[in-house]
Amino acid sequence: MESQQEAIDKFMEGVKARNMHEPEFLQAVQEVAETVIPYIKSHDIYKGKYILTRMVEPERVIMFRVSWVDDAGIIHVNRGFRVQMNSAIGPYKGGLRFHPSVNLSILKFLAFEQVFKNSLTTLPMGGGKGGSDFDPKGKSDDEIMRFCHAFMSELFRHIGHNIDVPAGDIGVGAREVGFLFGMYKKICNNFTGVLTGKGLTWGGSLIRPEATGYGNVYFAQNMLVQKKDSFERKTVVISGSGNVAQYAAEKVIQLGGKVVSLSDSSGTLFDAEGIDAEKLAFVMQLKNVKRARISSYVETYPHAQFLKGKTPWSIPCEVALPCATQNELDVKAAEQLLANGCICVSEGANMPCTPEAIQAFQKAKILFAPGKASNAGGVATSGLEMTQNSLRFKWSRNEVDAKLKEIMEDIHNSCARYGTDPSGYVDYVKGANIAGFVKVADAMLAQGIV
Ligand code: NDP
Ligand code: 2IT
Repeated sequence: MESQQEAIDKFMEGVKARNMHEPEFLQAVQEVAETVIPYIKSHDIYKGKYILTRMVEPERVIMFRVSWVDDAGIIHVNRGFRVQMNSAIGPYKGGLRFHPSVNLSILKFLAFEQVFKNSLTTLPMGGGKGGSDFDPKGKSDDEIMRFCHAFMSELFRHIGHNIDVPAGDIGVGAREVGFLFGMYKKICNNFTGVLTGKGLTWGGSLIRPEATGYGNVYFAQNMLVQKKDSFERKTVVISGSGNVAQYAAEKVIQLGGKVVSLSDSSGTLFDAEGIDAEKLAFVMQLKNVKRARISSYVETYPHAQFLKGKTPWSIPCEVALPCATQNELDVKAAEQLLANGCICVSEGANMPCTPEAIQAFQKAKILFAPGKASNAGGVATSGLEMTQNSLRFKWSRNEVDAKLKEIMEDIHNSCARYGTDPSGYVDYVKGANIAGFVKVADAMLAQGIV
């Protein structure tokens, strides 16, 4: 009889043969295979159904040309994508990323993660992801508008409120969602909830901007509570300084923690005195209105340091929240965090920790939350935005926040249900993968071979 490891290796051989130039996608699949294949092998209903083999093949991949003209009249050509990964439990749902690194491997890993994440939210959403290798840095508002319009002039034919509902991700925030929505509405002559993260006056949900960062902190709080602990007086390092990082910082501060870092791709801001609510308001103005770099913080707060080219992981802390991008925290960084006494790592970004870093955290038995569970608050609140659009209704800030908290607690408990080992240690990676898998797999079984 084939051992579990042999089954995992054989499965991965097949996935590698078909996707050999997609390292990020293979990384995301490997993690799921390691935890889900043993579960499949011990549950007869999934045997011989090739569920995971079907799940790693996107239902549809759309790749298209995006031509646009810059302010100087020069023509540019970018590549646009939408990966429609799995629609077993609802319309495709997931963000759009605009970043020069975007390629099929990155979008397939993100779409694959999204399938499990959306399943964990308990809301009826399938998984998808899209974007472009367009670089928004240094572009004028007009250039961003022309790009977004050009992008949507092709994407519109593949999406719809019951088909596929995109949202933001790296490089796509409220401004971009506005331009994308404007072009969709014009071409389709249809005012509908086809995107989430919309402005509050035209269908957006309260708390959606805050949801990913807040949700990540709520998840970490749920983990800390298991250890009879809390955020109070904890020193917290955060990477990134975009949407997720900013609102993670806001919630940590509200819960009594001390945030000592933020970062971007140029380096790390270290403020040993703590980034308090007033300094965070300054950061939000700097990043979201002036669209400046995080390094300019030290011009206003000269006691802080900018560590050029560095990540935040060497700064002593008790809690680390990686909120920038994939593979930003490697095993060396993990060992440094552990040596400095870190007890909790909760991923705000998608796959920010390398597999070796995760192994180091789990070996040390500290609290570790994988992004597909801990950053699910963003897409969950997108799901709540879709519900409000369908109902033509608007929930209050407190109502949405209460639902977000409840969803994060439910996700935490699902992970604990499937991930607790006999010693009581919770492997949140295993728990998230199995809990996310079961709902999608059962729907696929019920719907037959399609
Ligand atoms: P933003 O574009 O708002 O911010 C991204 C931040 O990450 C910026 O500070 C950016 O710095 C930094 N960053 C991006 N690429 C790199 C890199 N290669 N190296 C170092 N820093 C980098 O994006 P979000 O905050 O929305 O997204 C952050 C992460 O959270 C992503 O992994 C995303 O997939 C994930 N996520 C987002 C959700 C959302 O609702 N927005 C939901 C769930 C997950 P710089 O300006 O220098 O590029
Ligand atoms: O990675 C993610 O979950 C997101 N970027 C948010 C997706 C969404 O549809 O709100």
